[in-house]
Amino acid sequence: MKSLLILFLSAIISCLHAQQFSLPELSHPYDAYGVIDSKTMEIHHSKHHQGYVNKLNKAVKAESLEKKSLIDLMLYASYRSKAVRNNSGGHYNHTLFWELLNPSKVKSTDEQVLKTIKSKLYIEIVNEFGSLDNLKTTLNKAAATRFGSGWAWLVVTPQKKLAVTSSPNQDNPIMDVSEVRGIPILGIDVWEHAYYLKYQNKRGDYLGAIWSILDWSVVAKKYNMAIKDPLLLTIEKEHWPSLMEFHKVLAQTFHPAEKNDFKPLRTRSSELFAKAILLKSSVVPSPLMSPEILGALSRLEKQCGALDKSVRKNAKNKVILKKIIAVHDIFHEIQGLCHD
Ligand code: MN3
Repeated sequence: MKSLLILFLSAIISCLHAQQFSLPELSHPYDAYGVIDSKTMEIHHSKHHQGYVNKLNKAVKAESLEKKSLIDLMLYASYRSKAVRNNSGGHYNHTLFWELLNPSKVKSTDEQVLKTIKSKLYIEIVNEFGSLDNLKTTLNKAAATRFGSGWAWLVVTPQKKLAVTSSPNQDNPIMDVSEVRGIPILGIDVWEHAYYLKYQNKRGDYLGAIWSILDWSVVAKKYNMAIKDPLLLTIEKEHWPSLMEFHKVLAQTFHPAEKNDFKPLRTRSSELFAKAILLKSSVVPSPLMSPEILGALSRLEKQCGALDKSVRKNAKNKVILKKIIAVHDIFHEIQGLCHD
């Protein structure tokens, strides 16, 4: 009886924990944003952002990912469905964007705002970009040259440096698909839906105007939080492109072989071996560096070599299955060391 009650209670608790993302409210009414017209703000927030939230909730439910946090959904974007990748990014990116826009921000210059805030951000901006104006120019350039729809970003990298980058669609630098990784502290939406009604196709005019409502005191707060965020360490550990490339080929050869389809493995064993060699000579993310990792990488390369040799000798399916299972085990050992 007691255990039934516990079961019942834990069922209720897990229901309460079920993920349900929701649309954040804006800090100002739609018509208060000045350089962005009321109708654009309204459609952008109540239609576009709401759409990302609705589709994200639907996708997360359909794929039984309710227990994952928004960060977790984005971190492993390359393993997620298109729906989860696009809509988790869509929700996160817009939530950040709204926070940055403040039409009633202090009317002194952005420099003055940053200098009066007790944040290292201004010093870092000058160190990295020379001046705040240079940073704005760099960001505008990243935004203007982003082909099609996407975002321009100022991020804190795992090395706690500032970097400017851009990403397509609703991707962002938290995602493992991003070339430059880090925590975004400033994002500019360069989808046409962000500016079309007032600026039509003139992205440059919109980019010139947006700074008048962009609140640097919020960016400074985001910076102070980001440099202390354990997410930076996670991103650094996870940012190992050669491991991802190896994993891709492994997944495409191992899983069919498990289901008795040996063709992908027989045609791609040398490619898998090549990826293992590249992986072994790649730069191991510094927080992961250990004799265990290096040992496992050597064994992985050796095992892939043995597998490739068997395939070239036209060995029986049973033999090569055994060898790829050993490769798969070593790969998971490495992944396990990554997540410790
Ligand atoms: Mn948008």
